[in-house]
Amino acid sequence: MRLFVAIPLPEDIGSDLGRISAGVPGAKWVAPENLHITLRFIGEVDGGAFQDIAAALGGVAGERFELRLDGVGQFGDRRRVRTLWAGLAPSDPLKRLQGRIETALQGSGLEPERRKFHPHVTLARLKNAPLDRAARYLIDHSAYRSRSFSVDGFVLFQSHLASAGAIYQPEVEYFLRQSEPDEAVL
Ligand code: 3AM
Repeated sequence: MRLFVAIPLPEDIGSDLGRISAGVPGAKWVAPENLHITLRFIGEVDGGAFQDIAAALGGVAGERFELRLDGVGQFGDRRRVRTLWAGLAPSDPLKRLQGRIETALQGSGLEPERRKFHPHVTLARLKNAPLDRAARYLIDHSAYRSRSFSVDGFVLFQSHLASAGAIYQPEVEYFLRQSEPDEAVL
């Protein structure tokens, strides 16, 4: 099984992003219902490891928090844009959650993730897209902001690689605690 841990996006934000998922030749746009924030790519594991991973993630505790998508960006180099993404407003609760997930996964026996966490929502993967069109896309959508939304939990997904693109299947959903209401000031 090929696994990853992610936060799915609310439907309305997916739809909004679907409306700006166009205009770059050679771009393979992610379907709105598949848009997500990857917290940890796990990769290929067997059934036994899956059970250990699912159990370890069950021990990740934390409170719900608010997030907002903010701007667009790209992964690539000077010659090639590989990925277009929507960025996230800086969020310490998101970093803390990702850190707790990383710790839990290492506890279940996975090797540490060496790459730095760059939270993003992949919008498109590009093949031979003209650089100027990708650059234009980034300029045209630089002002994109989503509404603020509540992260109530995270999901362990299985990714099936198919010719029409990856299919993401939620395997286990994990919920965060409702945050404590602020104490009333009398
Ligand atoms: O959230 P995004 O779309 O950026 O690119 C894959 C996707 O990231 C990434 O894991 C997410 C769910 O598939 N991914 C796929 N293969 C990977 C690998 N070998 C990988 N990330 C790191 N190493």
